[in-house]
Amino acid sequence: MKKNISLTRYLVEQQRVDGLIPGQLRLLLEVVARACKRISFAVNKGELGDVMGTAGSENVQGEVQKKLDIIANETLIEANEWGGHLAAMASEEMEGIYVVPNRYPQGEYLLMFDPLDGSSNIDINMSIGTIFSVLKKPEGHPGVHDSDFMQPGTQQVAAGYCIYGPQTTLVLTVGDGVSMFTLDREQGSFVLIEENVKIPEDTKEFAINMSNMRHWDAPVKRYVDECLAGADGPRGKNFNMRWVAAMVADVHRILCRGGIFMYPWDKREPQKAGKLRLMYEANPMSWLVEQAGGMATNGRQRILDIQPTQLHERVSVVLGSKNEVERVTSYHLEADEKAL
Ligand code: AFP
Repeated sequence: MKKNISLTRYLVEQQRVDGLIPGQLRLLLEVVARACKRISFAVNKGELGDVMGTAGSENVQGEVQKKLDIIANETLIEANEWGGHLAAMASEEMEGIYVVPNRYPQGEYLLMFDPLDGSSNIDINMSIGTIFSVLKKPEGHPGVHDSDFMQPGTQQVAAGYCIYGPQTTLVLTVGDGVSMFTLDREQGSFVLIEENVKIPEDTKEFAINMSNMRHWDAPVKRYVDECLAGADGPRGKNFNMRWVAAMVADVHRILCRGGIFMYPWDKREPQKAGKLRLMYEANPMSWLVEQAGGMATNGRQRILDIQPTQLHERVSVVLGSKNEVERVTSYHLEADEKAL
């Protein structure tokens, strides 16, 4: 493996040697990484940098915005709007799409992001992250519209996240496996630490917010009950549980050592398909997980095949080690069949 090379060199090699990514996409990914580096420095300053606490505003989903949510959002927009790689952006923190102003050159890509995932962890010095997904703008019409973003996850041309934890690590796929790069603060660059990341097919670790148990659907309850029964139950083995309350951190653990992550539909807000957002949370994470040999469904269907109809669409999420995700999905399909 080409360990210790910088993200810049890795991307240049992906472009030049392997012909995997076009030059414009390489430059776009470099800019996203640079923005993540800036966000990482802001996160690191914490109380010393006037970045903690709430901003006194709400985002489009009615969630209270933290100062860092807004800082991260602005950092990503400012870094990306002038480079000529993008046509438009969409973010968890903005109601509509952000079209690149016409004083800048227009590019051919669309960038979607959750600028700061896991906001409730900010003030307690726990891991948080940025999630991003890149699509190509459909050709054949001038300008950019919401409908240009309505592409299933299978159409992503790059996806990743940056976790701000004990280390800042950027995890990326362009459809050729998953690579991880840790920020070397002395050099100021992301350095390759892992290539061809693989998620084990089996696991003894599950991640779900157990406080919602009474609101779950029967197939989810069945699966978790069986895990909790441990060696004495039908699974015949003991399970461990983890919940960081930041999808980035939970998915990062799964990419590092396997596991299953679930944020399923539940009865608290039955009209919503789930809590997590399809376009800039579930799709990029699902592609990373699939690229690492794992699986991602909404309990019934592959997430990457879902045709979005709204920018801030929500989705039920089950992802991680293949055999466990298959099991949870089969429990849903069995229940559906019985209900017919
Ligand atoms: P925020 O970034 O809006 O705080 O939400 C993070 C998140 O969407 C996801 O990263 C976590 O898995 C999930 O929320 C945790 O939610 P609960 O607090 O409901 O467990």
